[in-house]
Parts: sequence; structure tokens; C-alpha cells
Amino acid sequence: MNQFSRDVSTGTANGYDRIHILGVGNLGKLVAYHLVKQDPQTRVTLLFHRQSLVTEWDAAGRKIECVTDGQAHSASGIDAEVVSSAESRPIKNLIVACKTFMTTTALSQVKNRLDGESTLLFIQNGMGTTEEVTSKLFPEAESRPSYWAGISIAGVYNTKPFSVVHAGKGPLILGPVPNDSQDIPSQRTGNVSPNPKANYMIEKLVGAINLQATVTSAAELRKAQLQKLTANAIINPLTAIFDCKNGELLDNGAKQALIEVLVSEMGPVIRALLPPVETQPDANLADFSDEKLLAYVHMVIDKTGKNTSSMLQDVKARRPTEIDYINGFIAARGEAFGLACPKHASLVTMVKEARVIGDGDIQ
Ligand code: KPL
Repeated sequence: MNQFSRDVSTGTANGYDRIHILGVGNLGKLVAYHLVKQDPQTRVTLLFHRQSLVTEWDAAGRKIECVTDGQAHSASGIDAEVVSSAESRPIKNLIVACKTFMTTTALSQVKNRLDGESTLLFIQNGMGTTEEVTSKLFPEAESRPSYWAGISIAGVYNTKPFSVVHAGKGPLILGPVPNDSQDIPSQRTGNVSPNPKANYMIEKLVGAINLQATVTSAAELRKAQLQKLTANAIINPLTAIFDCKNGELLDNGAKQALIEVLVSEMGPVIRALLPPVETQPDANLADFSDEKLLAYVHMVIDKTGKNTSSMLQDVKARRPTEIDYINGFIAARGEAFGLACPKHASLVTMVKEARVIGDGDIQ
């Protein structure tokens, strides 16, 4: 048995060897596809939040298609159900891949199926959802699931329902997250020890070779989350406002100067959110200097140059965006630390206005 081997004493009926996925956006579909493609024995259930998704799922032949390097392949044998409060079968492994602003509502619909032995793996943009889920849904520590999070900069988009194009491959970094309602490092009290029953889900994800998933510590995961938050706080609102591909953010000096100003405004907040020194002995604040954060943003822009950011896609489709959990999160935490971020607060307002004037054309 390796460290991620399944506890074979747990059976199918109690849900330990089934992975549920809440949110069938591009990442949710990509993960479902690779889990089943790697091992057709893996039991995966997609949780639909609306009945019309069943019609789309049936029309897609109950398969997920994945296009890589121009070649389309599909994975079948995936289960699906519409979330319903009448359902009570336990959910032990749940990947939360819905939009950040829907997380609490979506999870409240399956809350009766979750308990202290469940593990939630959040694979989302932005930050602040785990703390919100704890305070709104699981205030009692005994019945609170364990939390993990996953960070990915894979370029994924879709051209039709239940189909994804895996354009830019990138690692999926997985790690445990404290399950408290606090994200100010010095005030954290949450349990970060991963639920040993999470092993099945983590083992399966790491085993799905094309997901390039690796497991790291809570402190290292936190650092990856903060780097990704920095990239999202620059790329997502600016591409939404300028209506451009990620790579076009570096095509003139004015945009580059704006990126620099925004990174230096958020840099102090990102550094204040780093894990405490005792949990990251090799931590180097210099890794999070404004220069290093800027270099990270440029790296993500280069790697995802041809992408239409998720926020621009949302604006064009007149959907709500994740701005409150990206720049809104930075502005709110900045205020709590006495590190005001007025420019990031303005981006929140501007993106909300861009949503109103968006032309609704998703290209
Ligand atoms: O996460 C992304 C997004 O679009 O939300 C990036 C990394 C910016 C890729 O487009």
C-alpha cells in the first residue's frame, strides 16, 4: 500500500470509492474525462444543478469528449444525477468545480449527504470560498468535511456541451487546506490534516497521467494559490475590459505599465496572506517580491497566450463573473490588513459594468 492506497475496508455502498463532481464547467469535465479514461473502473458521478443538463448529457451520448492535439477521444461509463434534497446517499469524495459565486448554494443542495468523513476538493479560480462554506454551511467542527484544493493553469475551453479542448497542458497541484472560516494566517485554527479517507480520490487524480497532478503540503499549496490569484487578478479583469486574448495583454507598453502598477498594489496583500513561517521553513518572502509576482503573471500570459480568459467568456456570455472572489477578495483582505487596494476595487466595479455593456457574442 502506498500513501494514497485506498482503505479497502470501506465499500461501494458507503460512497468511499465514488468520486462526485459538482460543476460541469471545463475543468470539471476535464477531470471526469481523465479519471475514467485512465481507469474505466473509477466510479465518477456528475452532479447536475439543473434538469436541462440531463437533456444535453443524453444528446452528447452520455460521454465526455476531450480534444488534445487535434484528436478527439471520448470517455463513457460516467454516471450523472440531478442534485435533489430528496437524495440521501452519502458523498465521501466531492470535487467542487463550479463557479466560486455558486459554491455555497450548490453545496447546500448536497449538504445532507456530506459529513466529517467527506472530503471536498475545490478546483476553482479565486479565493475565499472555503472560508465561506465553513461559516455558512458547516459551522460545527465535528460534521465539517476535510478540504483540499487544486490549482491548475491548464488551458481548457469548449466548443460544445460535454466536450473540452485540452489546449495548454499544465500541472494540477493538489494540497490540503485548513477547514476553518479564517484566512488570515496568524488567526487560523482549522484542521489541515487530510482526511485519510480522501486517499481514494487523491490516488485516482495522481494516477490519471494526463492530468499531471501532484500532491504538496498545505503551505506549498497556499503559495501556489496566491501565485494563481495574482495571475487571475491581472489577466481576468484586464482581458474582460480590453476584450482581448491573454497574450494580447503584453502587446503594448501602456498595458504592461498597468499590469506593473496593479501587481505592486496587490503585492503587500499577497505577502500578508502567505502561510506562517513555522509551517513553511523553506519559505522565502523574496519568492513573492513584486518582481517575482510580475514574472509569474508574465509566465501565465505566455503559457495561455491564445486563451480567452474565463472572465472574458463570462462577460461576453452575460454571465456573472468571479470578480468578487478575485479582485474583490484582494480589496477586502487589503482593507482588513490596512493595505488599501483602490485600483483592484475599481476593477471590480469596471468588470461589473463591462458585464452590462458586453455584446453577448462569445465568438
Ligand atoms: O485561469 C485562467 C482563467 O482564464 O480563468 C487563466 C490562467 C488566466 C487562463 O486563461
